[in-house]
Amino acid sequence: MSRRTQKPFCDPENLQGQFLTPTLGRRLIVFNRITSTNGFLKRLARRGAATGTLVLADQQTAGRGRLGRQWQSPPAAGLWFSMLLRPRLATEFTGALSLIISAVIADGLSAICKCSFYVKWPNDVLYRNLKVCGILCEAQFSAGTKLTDAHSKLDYVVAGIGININQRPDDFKPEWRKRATSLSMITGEPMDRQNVLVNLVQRLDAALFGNLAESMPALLSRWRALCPQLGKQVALQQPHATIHGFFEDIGEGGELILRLRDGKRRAFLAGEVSVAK
Ligand code: BT5
Repeated sequence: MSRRTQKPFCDPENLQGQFLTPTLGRRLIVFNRITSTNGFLKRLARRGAATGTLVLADQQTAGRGRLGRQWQSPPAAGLWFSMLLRPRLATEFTGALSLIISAVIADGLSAICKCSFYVKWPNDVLYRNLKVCGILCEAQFSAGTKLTDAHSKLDYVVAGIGININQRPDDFKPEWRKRATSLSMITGEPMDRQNVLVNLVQRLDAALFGNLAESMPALLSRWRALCPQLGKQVALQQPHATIHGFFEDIGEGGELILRLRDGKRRAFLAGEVSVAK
């Protein structure tokens, strides 16, 4: 069968009919294979696509994580999707989006799989210590180029979500095997990707597409409750240094707040956190 006539891996109309959401997924675009759903949706966003537009792929050939890292997205194994948000939100809160999305996904997966999922700063959903989902939020600001510009306004955010559903241990790259898992490895049975997506889309729509500025504090509190590293001594790995401190809180913009050994409180925007041994 040629690529042009190949049937989509799921029936978009049927899927959309199950969403029952006012905003998220009202426009749904499904691919069998694409480089990156985030890349595609950013192009649509620049041309004015509506908030709530959802792009889903069976496989990504160049799935991306943060800082240009690779996101393994094989066919028939996971949920790889991106959603477009145009929230009325002050620019300084943008960094909190990946945290609140991870909290919504963690709660959704806990309900679906009937076991406990956790969050890890800034963008992971974990089962025990294993990564099951990663989130990549890419924001575009208008009238200014950076988050810190005084007149900068948030134009849109493309939030990409990758969830491992039916991989087996051998499906992960050897170097990632000890740090990654899938829902079917956790539950011991194959999972229906469409059912998982419908459940999560419902939750994401309710959490993100109302008055986000108003619901943000409660969503951040939920994140705090789901983060086992909060309130512990941690090591924050940065490109050129490891910083040790007490993980005191997260800021309104999603920043990690550490109490350092000299008693000073400092906020960080990036790095890898682990509980100090
Ligand atoms: C992330 O980055 O965790 C964000 C992943 C976002 C993926 C979605 S899929 C839909 C949308 N379209 C895209 O192109 N991206 C988004 P980061 O925290 O940088 O983690 C990346 C690291 O996770 C890699 O360097 C690997 O170590 C590991 N990794 C890669 N693929 C994985 C997978 N499938 N499961 C678990 N870990 C993985």
